[in-house]
Amino acid sequence: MENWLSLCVVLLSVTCSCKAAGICSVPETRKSYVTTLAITMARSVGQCVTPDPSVLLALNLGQVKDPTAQDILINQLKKDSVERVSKNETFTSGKVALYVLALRSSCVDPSSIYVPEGTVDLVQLLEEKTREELQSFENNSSSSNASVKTTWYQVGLDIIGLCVMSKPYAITAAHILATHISLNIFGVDTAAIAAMGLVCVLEMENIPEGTHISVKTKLSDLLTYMLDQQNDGLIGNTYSTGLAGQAFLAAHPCYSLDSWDCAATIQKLIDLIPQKTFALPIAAAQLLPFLWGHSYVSVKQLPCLYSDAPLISVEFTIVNDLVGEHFKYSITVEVTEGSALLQVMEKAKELNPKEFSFQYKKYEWGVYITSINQLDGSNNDKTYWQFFSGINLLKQGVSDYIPENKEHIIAVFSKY
Ligand code: B12
Repeated sequence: MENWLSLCVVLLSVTCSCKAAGICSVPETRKSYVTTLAITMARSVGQCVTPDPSVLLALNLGQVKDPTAQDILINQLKKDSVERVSKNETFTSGKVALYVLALRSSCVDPSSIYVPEGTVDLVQLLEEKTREELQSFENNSSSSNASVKTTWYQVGLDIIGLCVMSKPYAITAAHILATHISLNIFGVDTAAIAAMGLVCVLEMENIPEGTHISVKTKLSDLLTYMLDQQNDGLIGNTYSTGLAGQAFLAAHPCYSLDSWDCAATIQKLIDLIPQKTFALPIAAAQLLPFLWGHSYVSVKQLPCLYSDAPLISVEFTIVNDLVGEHFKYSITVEVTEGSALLQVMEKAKELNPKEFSFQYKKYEWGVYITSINQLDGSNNDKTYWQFFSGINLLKQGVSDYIPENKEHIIAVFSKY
């Protein structure tokens, strides 16, 4: 195994890409089973159904596209995440990680989720929650029953999420997981998720030498453990096999190819599909990425415009020469190219909430600004906030108007 490990590290540093394809794949004659499973899973999506991020993730990693289901899920997950945060509802670290992965795989930037009800930075939230998980462990690490806040399974998901979003804290978390997760506390599901997290981190830059060694060693242990759990094509049980398959694809070539009968695993899983073994959407969602030759780590390679989009700077000025105490404030903010004016205003509010806080209402035409800097428009007084780009009146509302680099947006408290 040590030789394979050395080879793996060399290849990881040379290729730096996801190596999912090419080990074994579903035979052409049996692909229809996979497609049917994916279609059935996509049909589980609906406006009144609780959204499952794993389903969106699977659809984005797969070859069966269902734009309607994908759109419904994106909107549900965005709304749900803002709601959970604003209402302080349960949102465990692993769940946040799955939301991050699902939204990132849809090319929605999880660090800037916006819905009319509010905004949330899911990547920052994920980092905070991962820190909580590990602090909880480290505070009791001397005790025999030291544990993370939830489970190592969720910490594994956290590492994948942070790593896919290129957050350096993924490296620290991987180091802690690698040095503390013990062979007797993980099942195959946990080992698979943890292994994917470690593979992802090994491809990151600036990993300290000590971390590199501990992560490589633990990855090797996890792979050996999973390889030992093979039985009649399955790895662990029916429901852990898809995750284990994903981990083996992600970790290829960190183990000897002879040690895993990939074709037997695929054959066994395909045989189980017509028996409705994976009828639950979550069961299908954990399996399908593997059958399509991908893993959760592949999300990092999915191309998205936003991740390459450059930052632009926009000047934003608010002016009241009309009522009460007059004021004029300006701020310059940076947002990614293609952001709506509303995101510029959100950024201004974040940087200077005292002067740039604002409120709005949602209509069919998008967002209508009702107040800025505590100054409300009034139907009785016929006042409102009027928006200009330089001297030109905007023809769109703030949620639709896309400012350009160096543009100067002015909101003037006016009469109509
Ligand atoms: C951690 C875990 C547990 C923990 C959950 C507690 C905790 N604080 O985390 C414990 C050990 C308690 C547990 C128990 C069981 N589990 Co379990 N569990 C998992 C595991 C490894 C990770 C789940 C997770 O954290 N997901 C990520 C988080 C972010 O998502 P979540 O939605 O918040 O996850 C919650 C639910 O998954 C729930 N949960 C966990 N297990 C089960 C099982 C069932 C049937 C249900 C409805 C919910 C549920 O607890 C999670 C944490 O809150 C999964 C593996 C997998 N492949 O998904 C198996 C898994 C979901 N569990 C499974 C099973 C079978 C069980 C048990 C029925 C085992 C048993 N014979 O008693 C029991 C549940 C009994 C009951 N009381 O109803 C199977 C489900 C297979 C299936 N087709 O239904 C899985 C897939 C493992 C496997 N490969 O067989 N589990």
